[in-house]
Amino acid sequence: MGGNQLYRVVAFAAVLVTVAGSAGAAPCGNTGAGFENWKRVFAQEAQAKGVKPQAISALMTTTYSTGTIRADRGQKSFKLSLDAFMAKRGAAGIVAKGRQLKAANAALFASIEKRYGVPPGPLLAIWGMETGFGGFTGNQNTLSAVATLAYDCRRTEYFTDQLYSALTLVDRGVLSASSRGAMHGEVGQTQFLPKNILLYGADGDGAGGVNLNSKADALASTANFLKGHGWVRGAGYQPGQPNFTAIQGWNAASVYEQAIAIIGKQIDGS
Ligand SMILES: [Ca+2]
Repeated sequence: MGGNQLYRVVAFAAVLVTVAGSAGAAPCGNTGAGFENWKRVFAQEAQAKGVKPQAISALMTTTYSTGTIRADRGQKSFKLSLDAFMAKRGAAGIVAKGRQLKAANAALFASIEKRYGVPPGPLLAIWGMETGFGGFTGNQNTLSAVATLAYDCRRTEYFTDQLYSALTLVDRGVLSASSRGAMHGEVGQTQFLPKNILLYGADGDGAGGVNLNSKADALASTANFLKGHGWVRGAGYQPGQPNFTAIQGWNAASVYEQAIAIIGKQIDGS
């Protein structure tokens, strides 16, 4: 190997070290032992990237969530068959309650369909499947959940992105250190992850701002999400039809996607 080549190899290695260093200086871990150290390093990185003091303070209040990790390791229901999944999620009950809520909120659903082109059925299906129509939005501290998963080695990159979104939402007053939701940091009546709140959060109740615990905001945001994933006004949403791909953007599990399409159609009655 000539001296010049050797120099290039060394220089290339130095670049790799630099890139790895800047992308992942805060070391991940699979137990809570390293979390406080990770938090300090991550906070420095976040500060350097322009995250403001209020959000940094909120980050520093987070604690390692063993409940979140347990939930993350134990996701099993998506391995069920479609029929078993539908039964487990109480699909028939979601259809019945969904039809009632469609009638009771006709003006809201009409305004959402006018604005985003999404009919009530899939929105009610998602609302029912995610939280039983707002009945259980979760009691896990949101920032702790997202910080735990950003620190955890399994999906560090994905949840680091979510954590930066969550911190931006704290800066904007949409989330706070006391926000609560589901085990992976999903928030509100249709369980939006922080990045989706940033991208698709919508003011459906006209009160200004985005509050995913508000029924109208959550449903408008969900319609906006589907529109952002290619929803075509007036087109079908069953498997093979144009809007099924937008539903696929909501959840990666095939049984879940099919359940939304089936339940939605039964609610819409079309
Ligand atoms: Ca609002």
